[in-house]
Amino acid sequence: METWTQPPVPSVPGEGRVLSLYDTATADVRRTAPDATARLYVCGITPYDATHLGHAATYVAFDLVQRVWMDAGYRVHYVQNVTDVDDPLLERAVATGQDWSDLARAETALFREDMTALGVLPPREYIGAVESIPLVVDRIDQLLAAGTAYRVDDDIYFATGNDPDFGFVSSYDRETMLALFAERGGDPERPGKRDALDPVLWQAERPGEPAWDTHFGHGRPGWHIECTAIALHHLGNRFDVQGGGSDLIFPHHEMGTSLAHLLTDDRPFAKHFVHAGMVGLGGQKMSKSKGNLVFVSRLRDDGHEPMAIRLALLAHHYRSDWEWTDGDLKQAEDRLHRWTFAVTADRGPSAGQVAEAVRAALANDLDAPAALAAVDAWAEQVAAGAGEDSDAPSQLADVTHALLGVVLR
Ligand code: 5CA
Ligand code: ZN
Repeated sequence: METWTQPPVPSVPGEGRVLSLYDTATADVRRTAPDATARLYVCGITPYDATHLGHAATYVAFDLVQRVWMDAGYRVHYVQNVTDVDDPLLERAVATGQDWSDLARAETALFREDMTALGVLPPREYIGAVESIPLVVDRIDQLLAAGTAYRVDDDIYFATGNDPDFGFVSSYDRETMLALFAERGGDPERPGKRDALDPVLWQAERPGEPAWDTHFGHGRPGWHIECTAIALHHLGNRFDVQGGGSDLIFPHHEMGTSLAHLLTDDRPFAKHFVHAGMVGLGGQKMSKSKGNLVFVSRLRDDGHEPMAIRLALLAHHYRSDWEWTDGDLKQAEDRLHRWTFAVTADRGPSAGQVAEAVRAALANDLDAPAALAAVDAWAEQVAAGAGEDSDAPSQLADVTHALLGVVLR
């Protein structure tokens, strides 16, 4: 699948920092330690509706991961998937009378536009579930041969009981797992499963749904195995960061990791499991299924600056859950104006310390609010007429561009 266009990223004088991130699996903040090429996998959208601010917040958070690594001199191999066949997409296509693949194509195209507008750097590889079916089929074969997958009627399930370390990512207790599994697409009640938590790997064809021919039957892949197969193929095991929103901790990243550990007899699947908090609206998580959404494309159509939207997202720490209000955008627009005024001034206090403060904040588990505060303080000094450095304004513009993805003009 086509990714989106890589925009230029200026370099910032001085030294980049080592990025530390909170790891859900170990429940602590630790330094990342990539090889020359850092490897990042972030779970992509299920393209049945437009990008909402919750998605955007998550992708902006992982965009900072890529930017901090680049600033520290690493190349970044970033892979993102698109779940372009799955229950919610097929249900939406039936409800609206569209062809499911047309719906997926159109929403994926809109997502690329939204990401481009928000200055989110593209993944090197942008991979669809449909185009990955051969990878998934090979992995299911491997699991069947190992006795780690089994049939229930014509469907195939993953035997979670075969993994002694099941719970590696979330450490949730069984009751919590059961509740989240039922809530997030699982089928704990299905008769014939070995364990209520076992997720489907391959679903036999249902009337009116797309299906692919394989030697184990006509059907389509389940969700979790998709990301495992794509990540293992494109990044291998023990890659640096597996990312997504906190709603993916269980079951998605738990199942995907368990599958990877059994498939490769190696661990960990990822060195850090990193999760962004949930953005809510009206007291509930913003979600396509609940319909309480603010779309990035809608805000853009209404004439809001994409860089103001980005600043509104950066004003919240990526790990916190927060509620979107119109005030978020208003404050971000004010900040964008103050910053734009400051970087177009003819002089200001020198940029070096601000660059270091922004670097230190982001390297510390992506503390974007602290980074914004450092730029705010500099912009205030410019507004007060302080500083004589005539290079500082354009240098500051490079700092916000390279490290925060905020392009000021
Ligand atoms: N296709 C799967 C991942 S393989 C999926 O979860 N798609 S999604 O479209 O539902 O979500 C895309 C990304 O946005 C995921 O990382 C998800 O965790 C994140 N996300 C969804 N809703 C929110 C929200 N309200 N706030 C923050 N992030 C969210
Ligand atoms: Zn995923």
